[in-house]
This record gives sequence, structure tokens and C-alpha cells, in this order.
Amino acid sequence: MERVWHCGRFELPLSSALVMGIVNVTPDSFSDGGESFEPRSAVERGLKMVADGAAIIDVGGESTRPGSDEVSPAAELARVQPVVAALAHDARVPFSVDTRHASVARAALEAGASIVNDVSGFRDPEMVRVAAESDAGVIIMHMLGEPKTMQAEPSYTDVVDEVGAYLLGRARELEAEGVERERICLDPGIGFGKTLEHNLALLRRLPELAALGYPVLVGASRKSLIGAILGEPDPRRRLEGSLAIAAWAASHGADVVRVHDVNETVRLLRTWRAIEGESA
Ligand code: PMM
Repeated sequence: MERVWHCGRFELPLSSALVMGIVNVTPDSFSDGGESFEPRSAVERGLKMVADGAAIIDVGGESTRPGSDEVSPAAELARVQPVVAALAHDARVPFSVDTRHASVARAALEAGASIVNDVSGFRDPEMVRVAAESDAGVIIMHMLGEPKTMQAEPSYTDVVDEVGAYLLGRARELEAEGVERERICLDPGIGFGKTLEHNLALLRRLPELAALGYPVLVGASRKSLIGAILGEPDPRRRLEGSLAIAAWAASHGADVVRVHDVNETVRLLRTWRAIEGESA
């Protein structure tokens, strides 16, 4: 039987890795800060990503880069809602809302989003309620602490075991609260309270996370681990590293790769699949 990820009115096939395109409607994201802060340019960016082969678009109104301050839910919603509504109007693909706030998630779902992407792993019981009352897909991400402090000496005994146990525990709790298993996707949270070695271990041992039995998302695009490996301070110049990680992740159990450079990633994965022998 084909594995699928249930996200509202969409059943996403998981036979090969899906590309999720990132649209940050923020003035200060580390990776594309300000590029699509105007709603119209954010929508255009999203539609271009769909044309380039993105299977999902992730719309975010709050920067969660290390050290960033929290945005008020009202300000976040004002950024996200027009973009989600416009994209949903033309939707051939599902859209996720990248938020930690229940009010933003609820409004985005009403505006047409099909997935809630919570980098705080549905810590807020109200977020769990929003998820349970909807039919949306949910992405549970692991983050150590808060964006403001998460990179202050993160420490684990075994990062892969601990992140895996955390994600499994959160998934079980959401299921107990009424979120069906087939709606849940897990994400180790590359860069969220992790050193370079932690991030590399999570990628190296990705099959262990995939073995938990849920779809797995990996988001490493343009992140600082690539900067550290390549000695490249400019996030916009980390394409090769981003592609290398997307290829590695897709061939080691990731079902979704969250990226800024959709066209390049789709072409990379199409080539990869041609070698593997699946239909390209
Ligand atoms: N990374 C960022 C924001 N949201 N959501 C998920 N599920 N996984 C991630 O790795 C993730 C995320 C930060 O990166 P950005 O500023 O480029 O969006």
C-alpha cells in the first residue's frame, strides 16, 4: 500500500521525497530576510515555486533564527493571512503555516492552509486543540528551548536518541488528543538548539528517525551548519551545501525537504530518481 500524508483535502504520496518551498513573509529571516516581505512578492514567489515543482509551500510570518525576538500573534497574522488566502485561491498544492501561535494557525487554516508547521513541537495545549479540531497535516519539530536562547551551549547525551524519543512522545500525545496518526510528520529541527556535530549526527542517522514510522521532514536549506562546513558566511551562497543535504536526506529516509531553492532541488531530485530507476 502506498504511504500517504493526509493534509486536509490533500493526500500527499510519499513514494519519493516531496519538496517544500519556503516563503518567509518576514523582514529578518536569516536566509532570505526581506526578499518577500511584501504580500504580493510573497505570493509571486510561492506561485513560482509551485511552477518549479514544489509539492508544498510553507508560509511563515515569524523569524525563528537564533537570537530572534518573538513577534506578536496579531503582527504575524497580518503578515501571513493575505499570503495564505491568495495562494489558497490558486492552490494546486497544499500550503502550510509556520507558526507557534494557535490564533495564527487557526486563522491560516480558515484562510485555506492545509498544514500546521510548529517549530515548538505543539508545546502549547491550544495548538494541540487547533490541530485536533482540524483535519490538517501537522509538522512536529524538535527545538531545544526557545529561538532566543537555543544556541547557548546545546547539550545531549545522544542527540539522535533524544530527538527521536521527544518526537515520538509528542506524536503519541497529539494522537491521544485526537490528531490522527496519518496527519503527523516529524522533523528533527536542524539548527534549532544543536551544534554542528549534533546536526551532522541527525543527518547521518536519519534512517533511525524514519524508522519511527511517521513521515520525516528535513529543513537544512542555507542553514549555518553549511556555513560552517563551507566557510561561507552568506546564507544566499550556500546552495551547493543545501543541495547536498537535500540529496542525502531524500536518500536516507526523508519524505519532505524544506528548501529555499525549489527549482534546483526539484531538478537535483529528478536526476537522482532517474538513476534509482523510478519514473523521473
Ligand atoms: N527552519 C526554519 C523555520 N521553520 N520549520 C520546520 N518544520 N523545519 C525547519 O527546519 C525550519 C522550520 C528556519 O529557517 P528559515 O528562516 O529559512 O525559514
